[in-house]
Amino acid sequence: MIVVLAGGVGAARFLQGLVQVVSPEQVVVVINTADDCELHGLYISPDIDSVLYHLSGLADEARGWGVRDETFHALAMLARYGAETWFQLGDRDLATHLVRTRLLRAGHSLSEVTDALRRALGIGCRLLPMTDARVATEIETPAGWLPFQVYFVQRRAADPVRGVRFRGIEEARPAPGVLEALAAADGIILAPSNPVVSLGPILAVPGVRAALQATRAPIVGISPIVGGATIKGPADQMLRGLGHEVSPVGVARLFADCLSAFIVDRIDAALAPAVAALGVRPVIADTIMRGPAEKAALARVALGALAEARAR
Ligand code: FO1
Repeated sequence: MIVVLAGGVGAARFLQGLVQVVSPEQVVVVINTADDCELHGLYISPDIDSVLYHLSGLADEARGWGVRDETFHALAMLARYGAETWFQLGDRDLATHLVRTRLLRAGHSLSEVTDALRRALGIGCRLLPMTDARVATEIETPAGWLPFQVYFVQRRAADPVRGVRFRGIEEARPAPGVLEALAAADGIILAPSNPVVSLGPILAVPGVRAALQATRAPIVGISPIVGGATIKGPADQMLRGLGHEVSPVGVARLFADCLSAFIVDRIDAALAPAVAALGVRPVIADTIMRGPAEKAALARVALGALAEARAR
C-alpha cells in the first residue's frame, strides 16, 4: 500500500501517473484541507476537488482547477445579484459543492463525504482528508492576515508573504484512517506540492509528523521547485518570504527528519550533494509532468526510490 500526501494540482497530476503504474486500490491519498473555504453558503475543498477531478478524468488540466468544458452561468447570475464572484465556481463544479455541503449539514464527516464523492466518480484510490476538523490557512502580508483564498485567488498571490498560520490546527485530529495508513504503508510519497501551504498543514496536524517519523515505511519526496521557481503556484515566493532557500535543498530541509530520499529535477542535479548533506538520498530525474508518459515515469522513479530505500 502506497500513501501519498497531497496538495492540489501538482499532487493530482502525480497521482494520475501513479495509478498508471500501481493498482488504484493500493493507493491511499491524504489530502490538505487547510485551503478549504465557504462561499455562497457552500463548503469548498479545492485540493480534494483537484484530486477528484484529475483522477476521474474530469479536470480542466490546462487551467489546473475545476472541471473541463465548464460553463459559468450560475456565476454570471450571482454577479447580477451583486454576490462576490472573484472565486470562479463553474456550473458543474457547483454540483460537487452542493452535494458536499448538503451531506456535511446532514451530519456526515468530511471523510465520509469525500468517500461518497470519489465512489460516485469511479475513483479506486482511497481519498482521506488530513482531518475532519476545520483548519484554515492564513497568510500574513503587509495588508494583514488574509484567508488563503483571498491571498491566492482574490489578490492573485501578489502580496509579499511574511508569515503563515493554520487556524484550528492544534485542536485538529488526523481523519479516521490517516495514522493507520501511515503506520501500515509499504511506502509514503510526499507529492510535488507546495511545502508550506499544502504539505505543511498535513504535517502540522497533531500526530502526523510523529507518525511519519515512527513508520517503518520509507518516505520519498519530490521537489516542487525546479531551477529556482515553482511549476505552478506561489511556493517559491512563500519560501523566500519565510526565509527558506528557494531550491530543492530548501524544501528537503523542511522534511529532512522524515525523508529517506528526495527526487530532484535533472536541472538541479548540482544540488544533489547539498541534499545528501541533510542525510537524505538525492534521486535525480525529470520531474516536469507534461503528459501521461512523463507522469507515469515520475511515479516509477518514486516507486523505485521507495524500493531502493526498503532494500537498504
Ligand atoms: N483558482 C484560481 O486561481 N481562481 C479561481 O477562480 C479558482 C476557483 C476554484 C473553484 C473551485 C476549486 O475547487 C478551486 C478553485 N481554484 C481557483 C483553485 C484553488 O484556489 C487553488 O488552486 C488551491 O486552493 C491551491 O491548491
